[in-house]
Amino acid sequence: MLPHDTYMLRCLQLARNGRGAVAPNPMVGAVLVHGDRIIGEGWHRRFGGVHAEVECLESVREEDKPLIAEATLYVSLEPCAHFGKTPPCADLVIRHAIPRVVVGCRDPFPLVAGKGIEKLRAAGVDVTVGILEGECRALNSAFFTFHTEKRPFITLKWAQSADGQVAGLHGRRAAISGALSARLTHRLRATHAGILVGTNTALFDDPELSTRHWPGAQPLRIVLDRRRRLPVGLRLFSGDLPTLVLNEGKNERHHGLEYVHLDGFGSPGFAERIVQTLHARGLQSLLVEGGAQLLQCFIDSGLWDETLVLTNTALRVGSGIPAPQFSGGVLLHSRVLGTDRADTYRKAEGSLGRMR
Ligand code: AOF
Ligand code: ZN
Repeated sequence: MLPHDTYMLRCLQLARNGRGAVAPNPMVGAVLVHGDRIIGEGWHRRFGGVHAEVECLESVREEDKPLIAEATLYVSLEPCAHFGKTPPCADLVIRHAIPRVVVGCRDPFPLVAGKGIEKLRAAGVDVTVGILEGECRALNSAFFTFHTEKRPFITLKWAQSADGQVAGLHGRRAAISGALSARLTHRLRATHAGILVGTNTALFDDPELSTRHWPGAQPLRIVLDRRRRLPVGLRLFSGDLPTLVLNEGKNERHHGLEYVHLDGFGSPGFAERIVQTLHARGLQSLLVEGGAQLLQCFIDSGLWDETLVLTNTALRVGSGIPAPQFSGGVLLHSRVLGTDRADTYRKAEGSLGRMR
């Protein structure tokens, strides 16, 4: 393995320690190398906390400090150039007279976006960019999708019977997935900033959209309720978890719920409108959990990045509501969870879905 790759892999390993604690910031890891010895390591630990480079430099032992000016800094994301919650990391590198920086990938955040690299080069630092670039971007896929595509990273999820139905006749709820699948779903929820369901799913399934089967953050619950006709007794309207109701009416807060105006219900381009509204609110990742109609609307607009299909291989529903039809997906992995099979697809490169 190339030495650059080895140290960048270590950066990625360190960065992952921040999982679940840094969003909406990216996970970032940094390593300081002198000769063939690592003399400093750090990662971005929590949202609002110091950046990986700061931690890395602070970790250098007293006797190694004179070596900093001869060392190479590896960092999985371009050092920042902006005054955010902390001062620019590029300035820190320059102040420590670090001669070489190896960057995993550029930062798409508009306040940085190449300015960190420029700043370092202008100060005479030797900067190499693009080591394990794909891996570095993939680590923060929601952050990258949000800033480059101007929309949240979108995951679609549904459960279907062996004969491809997501519900019984007239949308009646059919207990399709098992306990292990439920845990997988809750884990998936905890890694998204928001979960969206359509009106019929809210009505027929009365979901709580919580993460009670998995320790993790509670995403924003989002429901479509065009004319605000959904019954107030639904679990989604409990008022104790953050909940957004997208509707044709006005913006207001009511009984712990946030009502947000949205146009274009039922018209072409509706998925785009939903996504634009959520992007404007800073939502970096969205899990769409149904129903079939809403999922199909996202698929037809090309607005998805990953899809999880849970199939109960032991259940046949007969005639009911058929599962969404999708194409353009590449199977990432397939797992067996009791009688369920969990297939994860990633959208193939070059499919639809880019928004301006
Ligand atoms: C780095 N090193 O470890 C991280 C960076 O809100 P702030 O001030 O923490 O800034 C957040 C932005 O800084 C974030 O959007 C991303 O562009 C960059 N994150 N940069 O040099 C780090 N976490
Ligand atoms: Zn920084």
